[in-house]
Amino acid sequence: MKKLRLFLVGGFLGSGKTTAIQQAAIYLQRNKRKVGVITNDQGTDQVDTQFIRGHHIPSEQVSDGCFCCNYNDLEKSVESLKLNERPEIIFAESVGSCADLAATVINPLLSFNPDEYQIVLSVFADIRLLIRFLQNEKDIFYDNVNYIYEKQLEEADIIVVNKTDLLTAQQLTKAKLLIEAACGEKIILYQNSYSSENIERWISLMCYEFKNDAARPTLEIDYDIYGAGEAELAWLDEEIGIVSENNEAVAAGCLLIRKIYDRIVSLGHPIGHLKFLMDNGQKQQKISYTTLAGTDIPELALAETGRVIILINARVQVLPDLLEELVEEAIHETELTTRCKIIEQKLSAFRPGYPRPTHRIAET
Ligand SMILES: Nc1nc2c(ncn2[C@@H]2O[C@H](COP(=O)(O)OP(=O)(O)O)[C@@H](O)[C@H]2O)c(=O)[nH]1
Ligand SMILES: [Mg+2]
Repeated sequence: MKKLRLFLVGGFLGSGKTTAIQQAAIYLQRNKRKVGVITNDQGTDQVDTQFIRGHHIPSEQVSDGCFCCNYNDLEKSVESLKLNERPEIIFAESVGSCADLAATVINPLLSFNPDEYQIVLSVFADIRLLIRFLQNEKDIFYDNVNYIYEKQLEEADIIVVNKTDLLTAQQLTKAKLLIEAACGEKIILYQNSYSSENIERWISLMCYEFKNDAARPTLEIDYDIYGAGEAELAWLDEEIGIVSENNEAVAAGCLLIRKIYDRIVSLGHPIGHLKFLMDNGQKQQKISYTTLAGTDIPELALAETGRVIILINARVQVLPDLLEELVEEAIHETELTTRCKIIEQKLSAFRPGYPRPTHRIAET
C-alpha cells in the first residue's frame, strides 16, 4: 500500500508556515496532485483556516489547542480528508508556540498506524530572527519563549530557513556561515516561500529525498518551562464588522489595523504574529505583522465598500487583558475618527493552557 505523505510544518509564530503550505498546495494542485491541509491553533476562529479555504484548498481545522494536546482531533481530521479528498499529501501546520511534536505526534502516528504514513517535520524559521538568536541577541522575547523557539528547531527533520529574500546576497552568505556552524548536523533549506522554484525544491526534498520511517528521538524538554513560555504569550481572537454609510469600510478597516499595530509597538509588547483577514464580501486579504516586520502597511487590493468583516488573530507577549484593552481602544478611536459603526463578535482573549499531550512516546 502506498503511504500517505503527512508533512508536519512547525516553527515559531510568523515564520511563514501558512504561506509555504498555501504556495505548495497550489503548486501541487496545478500539477494535478491531490492535497489536503490541516490548520491548528489555540483558538477557534482562525485566520489561517479561512485563508487556506479562500484558496479552494481542501482543509480541516484542529481548534482550541495544539496537535499534541488534541491528538485525537488530528487523527479525525486526517481520516476526514482521506475519506473526502483522497489526498496523496497532507500538510499539517502546528501552532507557532508548540514544541515536542516528534514524541507527541510523529511517534504516536507511526506506532498506532504502522506502514500508513510517510512523515516529515519541517520547522520554519524567519532568517532574520534566527540570526539574532544565533548571535545571542535574545532580547525580544522572555527566556521561556526563547526556550520554545530553540526546542522547535532541535527536533526538526528539516529546518526551513525562510524569507531569504529579505536579506542582501552578502547578508545571506554571512547568515549561512552562522547557521551552518550552529545547525550543521541538520538538513537545512534556504527558502523564499514566494518563489515557485524554492517551493518545488521543498516538496521534492520531502517527497523523494528525505526518508525516515523510524520513530524520532525524543526531545529533552522541560514542560514547566515550555508551559511557562506559552503562558507568557497572549492570544486574542475577534471577529468585527465595520459598516460605513459612505462606503469607506475598507479604509476604516485599514485604519483600525494600523492603530492596533501601532499601539502594540508603541507600548513595547513583542509581537509573535498579528494577523488580520479582511473580507469585503467579494474578496479576502490577509494582513500580517510579525516580530521583525517593517512598519509599512501592506498594499491592500480590496475594493471599497460599505461593509467589511475583519477576523483578528493577535499573538503577542503581553497579558491577555492588556491586549484586549488596547484593541478596544483602537476600535473606539476608529469609530470616532471615521464615523463608521464597528460591531464586535466572538471576542476571546486568553493565554494557552499548560501543555498536556494526549500521548508521549519517547525514543532514545
Ligand atoms: N518576504 C517574505 N515574506 C514571507 C515569506 N514567507 C512568509 N512571509 C510573510 O510572513 C508573514 C507571516 O507568514 P505566515 O505564513 O502567516 O506565518 P506562520 O505564522 O508561520 O504561518 C506574512 O506576512 C507572509 O507574507 C518569505 O519567504 N518571504
Ligand atoms: Mg500560520
